Amino acid sequence: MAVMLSPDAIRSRFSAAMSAMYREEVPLYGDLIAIVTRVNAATLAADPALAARLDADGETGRLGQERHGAVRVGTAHELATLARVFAVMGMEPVGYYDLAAAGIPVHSTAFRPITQAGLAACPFRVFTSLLRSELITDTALRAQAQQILAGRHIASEACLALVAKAEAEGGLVEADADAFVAQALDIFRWHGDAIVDAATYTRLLAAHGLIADIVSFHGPHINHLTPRTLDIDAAQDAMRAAGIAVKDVIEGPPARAVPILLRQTSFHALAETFRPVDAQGHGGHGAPKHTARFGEIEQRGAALTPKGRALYDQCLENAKTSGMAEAFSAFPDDFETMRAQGLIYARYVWTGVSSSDAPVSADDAVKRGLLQASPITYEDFLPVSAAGIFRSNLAGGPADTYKNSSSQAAFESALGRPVHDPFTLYQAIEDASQEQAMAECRPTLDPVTR
Ligand code: OOG
Ligand code: NI
Repeated sequence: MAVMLSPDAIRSRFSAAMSAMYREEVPLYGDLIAIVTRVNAATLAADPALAARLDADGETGRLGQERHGAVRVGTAHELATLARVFAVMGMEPVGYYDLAAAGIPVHSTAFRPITQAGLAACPFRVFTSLLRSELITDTALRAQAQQILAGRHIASEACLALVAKAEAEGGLVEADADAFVAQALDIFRWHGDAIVDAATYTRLLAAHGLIADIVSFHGPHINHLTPRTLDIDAAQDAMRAAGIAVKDVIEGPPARAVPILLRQTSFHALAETFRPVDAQGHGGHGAPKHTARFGEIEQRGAALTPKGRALYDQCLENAKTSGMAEAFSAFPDDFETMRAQGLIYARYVWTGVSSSDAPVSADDAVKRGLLQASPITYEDFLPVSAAGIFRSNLAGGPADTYKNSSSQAAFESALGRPVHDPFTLYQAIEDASQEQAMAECRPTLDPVTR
């Protein structure tokens, strides 16, 4: 019987194929990968403790292939289709992000692997946003946008057939998996041919740059692909030195001894020529340009508990008046304090030392040197940072803020399923590691007393 390829393996192949495609479409992305690879090697060489920790946590292997992408869809049906496509690759929707409060007419989730093993195999994630067309205030334009979106098909028949086969048979054999990767990749390809005329494009752009980007083309072209750096300050300096038009500020928390959550920065979107349906000839002088696709780098730190996240949000709020460094001085910056105060999730491993009296708790075991705790990497996104990234890469349109409140329930009904709560997933990883490490460090007891 033919063997199925694992979802992890399909995701790895897809992630590599996406990276190769984006490198061709946006050559600057290749430069970014080169910079990040160089900075990561230098950081690991200069910090053997970090290198050892990443090794112990199984992160060294994934680092070189680690990246996230971002796409935007126009309708509930398109979102539900992507959910089915990503499910074939072991990617599930995690978290709900409301961008409307920041003036971006979308709400979002992140498709990613959710288990420790899946993340270690390939942590590829895709930030996926759904247009909230009800936020287009011009009702005639809204109706036109909805009509355009209703007529497009983002996935080919062949792609949908392979998705249905994977759903029915519980996976894909290798030849089907390769065909699926090629078909799925096509969904995210850039098409210089628009599906609207020049006047419609201009009206959509005036409503919001994001609306023009979502509605005017054949499908949800990948708009950036972000490698993970171990030192974003050094990588940003290197980007500047290479003459890349990088954003002024790094989004997220300031630089710290124990990095938390996510720090990100991007280079501005390229202006790419495209062809409206009523265009005469191809490209050339005076052809309209679309700005949507850009490059981004990120540094990932520790996942925070709800208590840690509340403190982070408070610090970010305070930073508006007091400045970053001062606001974040309220956030402890050594791992043991953060763990003791319950601000951070921890992964536990047995140190190899055992003791004749069993530890009463994980804390006790850590104090006695039986277990070692380390941070669990944050695998998700930050709404404030995402809004900053969106904003820095959009052309045209007013900087509205939308009063219309967001709704996770509406998003989930479009998606066709609930999103996972990220905190629950981190807690499960902590609990599993703790249970295993505690079992390992307990001395083998006499079977009678056991
Ligand atoms: C997504 C922006 C959000 C991030 O890294 O926070 C994002 C988009 O521009 O479509 O990718
Ligand atoms: Ni991003």
